[in-house]
This record gives sequence, structure tokens and C-alpha cells, in this order.
Amino acid sequence: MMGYFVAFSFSMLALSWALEGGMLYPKDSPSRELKELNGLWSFRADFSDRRDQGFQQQWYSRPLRESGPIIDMPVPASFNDITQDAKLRDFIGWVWYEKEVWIPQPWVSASAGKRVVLRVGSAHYYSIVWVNGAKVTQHEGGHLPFEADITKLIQSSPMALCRITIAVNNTLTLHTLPPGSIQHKADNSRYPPGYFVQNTNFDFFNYAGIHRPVVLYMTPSAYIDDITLTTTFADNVGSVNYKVSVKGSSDFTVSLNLYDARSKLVATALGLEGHLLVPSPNLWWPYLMHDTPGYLYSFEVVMKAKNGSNQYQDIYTLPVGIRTVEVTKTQFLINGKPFYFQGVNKHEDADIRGKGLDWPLIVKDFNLLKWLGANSFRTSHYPYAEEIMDMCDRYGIVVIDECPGVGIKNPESFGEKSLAHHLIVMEEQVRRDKNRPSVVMWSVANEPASQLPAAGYYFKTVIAHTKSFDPTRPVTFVSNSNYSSDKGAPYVDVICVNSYFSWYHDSGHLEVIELQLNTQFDNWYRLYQKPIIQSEYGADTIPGFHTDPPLMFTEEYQKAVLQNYHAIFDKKMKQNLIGELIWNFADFMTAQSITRVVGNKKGIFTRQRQPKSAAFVLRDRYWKLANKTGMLPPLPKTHYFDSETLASFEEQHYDEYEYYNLREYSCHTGGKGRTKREIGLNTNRHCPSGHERKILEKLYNTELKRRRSRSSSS
Ligand code: BDP
Repeated sequence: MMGYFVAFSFSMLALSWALEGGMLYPKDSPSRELKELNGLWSFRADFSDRRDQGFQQQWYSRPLRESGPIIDMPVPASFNDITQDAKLRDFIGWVWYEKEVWIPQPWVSASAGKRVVLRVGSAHYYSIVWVNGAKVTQHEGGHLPFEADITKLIQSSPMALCRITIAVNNTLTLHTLPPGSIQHKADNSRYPPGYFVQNTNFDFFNYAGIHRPVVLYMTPSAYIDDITLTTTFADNVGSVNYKVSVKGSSDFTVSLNLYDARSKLVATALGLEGHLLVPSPNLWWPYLMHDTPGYLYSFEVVMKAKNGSNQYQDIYTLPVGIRTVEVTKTQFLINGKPFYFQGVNKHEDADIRGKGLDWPLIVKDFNLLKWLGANSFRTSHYPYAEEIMDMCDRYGIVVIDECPGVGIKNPESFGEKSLAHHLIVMEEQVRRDKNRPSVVMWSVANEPASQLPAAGYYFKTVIAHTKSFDPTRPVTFVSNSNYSSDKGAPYVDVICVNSYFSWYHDSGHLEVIELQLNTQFDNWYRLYQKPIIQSEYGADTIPGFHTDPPLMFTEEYQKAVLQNYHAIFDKKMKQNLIGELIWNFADFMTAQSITRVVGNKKGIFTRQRQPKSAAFVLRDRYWKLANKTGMLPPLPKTHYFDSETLASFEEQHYDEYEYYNLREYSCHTGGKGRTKREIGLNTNRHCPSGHERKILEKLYNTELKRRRSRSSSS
């Protein structure tokens, strides 16, 4: 399978998907059902010397509790920080998960015409799955979903408990993504027998386990397998271009319905491929660029099939945002308008759960992004959970969708074997995220050794391959190589550069930042004439450390680094700088090292999501930028509030209001023709000021008092 890729020429690679079938996010519909398997699973790490006891003893062939001791393990979560056992925290090798579940009877009966699928949102990194002792699938790589059709298996013993066993191995080699290497330390005077460590070239803790939801879902046996949507917009008409694939029957009809956000039908069509035209569409806009960012239509596919005398219907609905993306020599255009990435880099990382999906954390992070005035993030350094990406689509948060190609440094990791795997990973990632309006660019790697001779062919191939599956989005990778020796940069659409002036170089010398940054931008632009994103910059900061003048690791130093960078950003954004992404949104865990104090502390928020001083600097900047670049949606000059709507309006617009200036206001007290008491509020957006909320409250209360005293005196 792997050899398949390298045997074909470059142009052949562009012609076909190697992956079998689609990877639609499992959801309920009138024809589909879902059973979540999140919660407690049985768990055992295989501590045997060769980590192969589980396979020798076939732990999958009977309940895990029968082959040895088990512990409870939450899913989704990394296993590393769940117990007090240091050996498990740093464990490398196979861990075994197991859950026993009942399958709903209507799913199982052979005559019911149903298909049952087991889907894992992601597991780190290599997974093998058994159901009732029979192997059903295996998958290489974390961060992306995989699934297995288990219909036949469960139909063969319909009344039995279904035992799901998943073995997961977190070992990284030179050919995995991310790459790593196992180092055996043979000196018995210094290390115990069999001692080995996992080396990696990336700066985050190598959390492992089942990180995203595991579900069983049911579809009819003739079913909608995949949907590919692209959108265009011209002359005030939007076009949703669709391609649907159906499996399980060759005798079927497909109809498509497009609904707006109020569930009003706006277009219909028939057939597997075509266009739905939407006159005067509501476009999908980024947060702070429009007053209804993240506008989504619903694309409904209704498939009716026959298999002999059996009839099936399958319904699947996908959100779709109508928007365009374009790159010029100096700009990034969304819907034809210049877009500036004022954003962050993130990690999936938190106390206790590690990289496990966690709803409270997700919602908190989106609230912080909105608070910050951030309109975008990069999924540094791997694809994030589908649930997070859904939020981006809905909130209008723009995403640079990065694959797990982080730390590709060793020449061997640029060889054919690694390349073949990288191509599959890009296919899986595009297959998963291709329909998301929030995703505006793919990033195929972070800080590879792109100065190596092999990097030229490698990135040319990976980028072309990605484009062959998605010609609608630009592709990049993030570089920290010297501009003059980077072999991959000729193939990217946007130059993304990381730099840490006054931190890793010229440590403590804030005064060099402006000059060095200016030179960096000039050099890259002169050579490539492509727009540039500062894809990382920042400084480690221990919250609560303060000095003046600023010293490294203090909150003042982090602020000063940011401000020095911002001075040049302000200049360059008038030329060809199209974005700035702070490193990092929040502190995160790393491997232990003498340069890390319980993790990387470059967050503007702590790991517990509390702001450091720099968060306020960035917040001020982002809201001002949105205001200055005209990205804030124009507020109507005057708002009228009656008593019922006032509270909810304030609630919804609270963030924006802090940054719009309220110049004058006036009260309308229900003159002729007015049935409700109203308060009018005039805004002027060019002069940020304090909290209108307070002014509104005051206005409202004064007005209330006045009316009460009037009515009691009359
Ligand atoms: C960059 C890496 C990022 C690191 C960061 C740092 O892309 O993953 O965490 O440096 O050192 O080089 O803080």
C-alpha cells in the first residue's frame, strides 16, 4: 500500500485518492443513529520488556480483566497524567483499552438493512482494533479519525455483549508523523538493562491514548458515503458545487436541498454532482469582519435506494459556508476583501486530560479567542478535533489547518517511506476538513529541516498532492530556515516564518528586534514576492514575575517583545504582511528539559486559561486593528432598545461595545407613533473607549425612574 505512492510519477499522484471511502462526521439524522462510547474503559499498559506480551497472550481474545490487572481509564483523554505512576506518564509502547457495549437490537438484525460502524476520532499513534476478538481495522497516525464497518461481525452474534479492544502504540520512528526515534542506551554501568528513551524533535509533551470520541453509528446499508462541497461567488450569486458518493446500492436517486440559517429552503437539485445557485447569498465571513460572522447554510442530501425488494433512505446534512479564498502577491483575500490574520497558535493541551477532547475547555478557549479579538488560529502542530473545527465554522474563526508534520529534521525522514506516509496523512486531513469554510489554508509541516537538499522534492510533492485533492485552498508550510537556503519555500503560496528575536538569539536584547524583524521580512519578500505571515513569535513568561526594566521570563519582558514586534508589523502590514500569530495562546506541557519550567510558558494565558499581562496588550491591539482596518462590522448609527431586548442586546455585543466609542446618545421616550419606550444610542467607531454597558444601564435606569415618577405624579 505504501509503495503504491512512490511507484507512480508525480502527475499520476494527482489523479486519484488512495483512501477508500469518505469520513463524514457521524451524526444523527432521520435515517442514522449514534451511540457514544465515551466514559470509562478498562486499561492496561504492556510493561513487558519487548512490549509484546499483549500480542503473545492475545489480550484481545477474551475480556482484558481475565488476562491481568486493569485500571479505569477515561476516554477521551491522554493516559499520561491520569494516575500517580511516573512509569505510565512516560510510557512508550502498547497500551490496551477495552469497553463492552450493547448494540441496539434494531441495528443488528440481518434483515433490517442496517450498517454499523465503529469510529475512533483519534488515537495516538498506531492503533489496532478488535471486536469480539476479531481484528477489524488498524490505523497509523494520531489526530485523524478512522473507522471500521462491523456489521457482519455483530450480526453473527446479535444477542451478545460487544467487546471492543483497542491497542494503541505511541512509539515514534523516523518514518512516522511526527517523526521521532527510539534510542537504546546499552552502557550497563549507567543504565539498567533494556533501557531506552523516545527522542522527538518537537516541543510538546508526547501525550498518548484515545484522544477523541469513540462512537458506534448506524446507517442504512445503502448510504451516503461522502460529500465534497466547494463554493464560489460572483455577481451577487453564490454557487455551492457538490459531489456526492453513495455506497451499498447502484439503484438510487439523490436529491439535494439547501436551507438558510432560518431553515428556509433556498435551492434544490438532483443527482450526484452539480451546482446549487443562491442569489444574494449570506456569505461566510470571519469574526469581526461582518455583523453575522460564520453564516452557515445546511446542505441536505436525501438518498433513496433499492436493493431487490428492499428500499432504503439515507439523509445527511452538512453545514456549508459560501466564501472564496484567494492569494495575491501581497494579500490574502476572503470574499474578495483583504484579510489580516490577527490570531494565535494553540495546542490541544490541558491539565489532567492532556490532549483529550474536553468540552468545557473548548468553549472556554473560544470565549477567550473572542475576548481577545482574535479572528484566526493555526492548528499547531497537528489537526485539531472535529468538534473544535465545527466551532470555528460557526464562530467565523479562520483556520490554517496544519498536519502532524512537525520536527521533520533527520534526512531519513525525507525519504520515500516518510513521503508516502505524509501523502496519506494529507489525504486523510483533506478528506476530513475539505468542506469547512473556516479552513482557508493547509500547512503541511512546521519547522522542517527545509534547507536539506531532499526537502525540495519532498515539499514539492506533498504540496502538489494536497492541491490535487483540494485545488481551492492555498498550501504552505511553516519555516524557520534561512530565507536563502529554504528548499521548500518555492512551492508554497504564502510564506510563513517563525522567529524568536531577543529570545533564542540575542537573548535579553529587546533592542535588536525591530531591525532583525524588518530584515527578515525584506529578505523573504525580495526573494519570493509572496505574502508573509509571522507564524510564531513570543517569549517564555512565568506569571507573577515582574521587573522593570524588563528581564527575560517576566511579564514585562513578554509585553516588550510583543510591542517591539508589533511596531514592525504595523509597518509591514501596509506592504505584504498578511498576519501575525502569537506563540502561544496558552502555556502547555513539554518533555522535561533544562529550558522548560514545567512546560512551555510562552502562553499569553496560563495553562489554566488565566491572562498574563501580555494578553491585555494583544487584546488591545487586536480590537484596535479590527477597528482600524475596517474589519469591525459597521454598527448601525443608532440602536433602539425596548426594555425586553436591551438585556439580550448588551449580552451579545458586550465585547464589541468596549471598542466602539459612544459619542452621543439620546433617549426617545415614545413620542407620537411609538408604542414602546426606546433608548437610542449613537455610536462612533473610530475612537475606542470604555464600557457603554454602564452608560446603557445608567440611561435605562434614569429613563425608568423618570417615567415612574411621571406616571405616579400624573
Ligand atoms: C518553535 C516551534 C514551537 C515551539 C516554539 C518554542 O515551532 O513548537 O514550542 O518554537 O520554542 O520553534 O517555544
